[in-house]
Amino acid sequence: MAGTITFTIIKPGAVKNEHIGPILDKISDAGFHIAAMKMVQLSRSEARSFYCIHKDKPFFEDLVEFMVSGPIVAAILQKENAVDDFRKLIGNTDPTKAEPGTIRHMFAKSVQANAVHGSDSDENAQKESEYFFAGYEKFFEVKKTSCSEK
Ligand code: DAT
Ligand code: MG
Repeated sequence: MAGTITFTIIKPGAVKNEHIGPILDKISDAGFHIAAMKMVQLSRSEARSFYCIHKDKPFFEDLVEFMVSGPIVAAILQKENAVDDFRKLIGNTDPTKAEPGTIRHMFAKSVQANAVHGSDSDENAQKESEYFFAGYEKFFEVKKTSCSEK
């Protein structure tokens, strides 16, 4: 199934501003199937580990504080070419550089409060999906588990 899923987060600012519905509409209209979804409050240590690739960046601590400032919506999205197509749909990290019609152009308030996360590679889409969802919460493949299997 490589290449057919990406992972997204609707970030706290967008959740607080009642943008969950409009953002999910954009995602569905763009042809993505929602294969798993939940609303959760991240702990600081979870936010730090999710963004650990940025741990040495000057914005890291502020980013962690923002990500724990309220609940988020985490989702696995399914579509051919999911990672690249979703990055196109969300637009540039900096909303002032995002193309009109992209999710970040429409809903982001700043580089930090930029409405959504999107995986940057197939490998990270898998890792991020595994980080947030247990097997029984995912609906994009036939479950392999049964009583007799590990
Ligand atoms: P993206 O979310 O587009 O993949 P990224 O991986 O470079 O961008 O950064 C992760 C998040 O960190 C980004 O969504 C918002 C925050 N961020 C990135 N650059 C920043 C900056 N210069 N100032 C403040 N926050 C920043
Ligand atoms: Mg990134």
